[in-house]
Amino acid sequence: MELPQYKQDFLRAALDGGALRFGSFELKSKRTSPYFFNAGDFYTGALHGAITDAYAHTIVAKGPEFDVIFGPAYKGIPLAASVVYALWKMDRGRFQSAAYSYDRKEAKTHGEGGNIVGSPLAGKRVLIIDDVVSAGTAKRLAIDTIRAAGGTVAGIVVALDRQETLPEGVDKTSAIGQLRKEYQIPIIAIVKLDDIIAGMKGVISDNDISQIEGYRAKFGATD
Ligand code: OMP
Repeated sequence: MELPQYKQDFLRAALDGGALRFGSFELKSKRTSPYFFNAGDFYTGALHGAITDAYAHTIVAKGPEFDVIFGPAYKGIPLAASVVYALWKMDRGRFQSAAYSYDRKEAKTHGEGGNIVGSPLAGKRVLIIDDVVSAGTAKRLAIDTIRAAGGTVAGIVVALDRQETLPEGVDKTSAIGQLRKEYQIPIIAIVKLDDIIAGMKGVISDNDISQIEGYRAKFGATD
């Protein structure tokens, strides 16, 4: 099946910009992966624009209703700001009052105080934006932060769902699947591993594709 244009554009930008790489990489989980995606590599205007547009399209196409986009420090901060702006440009009526906020890594004790910067979260439906879900640790922290500030978590949007089992998992559930079940929230991704395989056929070498397929056969999750 042909991938939607925004997914193709995103994969092309990630590949050309060096954010999506093929080879051998050690993950946080200690697994050796034949591919790696680094959202921190989208640092030129063109690349940041490409990832911002891809998040915005994903939110419009599949996202839950929300009031605030929350970008956990540090990688989520520029994403939250640029995505809320892109959404407003795409549909000024629908996103007229959409806002963004982020947390500080260390709480401030003077000035305005607190650890949330930007839109207040109390009584708001909050959409978390982040890069990759691996074990899901960073997302749990963000959920706790939002709830402590009086907000409701509307969902999570990430760039990549690696669709792999938890390292300590006893079944074939993914970190994303686990979070969905536990918190009963939608979690959406611009692309998932299946999209990378579909989109990269004929673009990267057959050997790289078969390495990734082998990795998926070994560590792939069922949800
Ligand atoms: P969790 O917060 O535990 O889900 O971890 C997400 C982290 O996985 C990211 O912040 C990266 O350090 C790492 N990561 C990637 O960024 N890209 C990948 O393709 C794979 C990983 C990873 O280590 O699994």
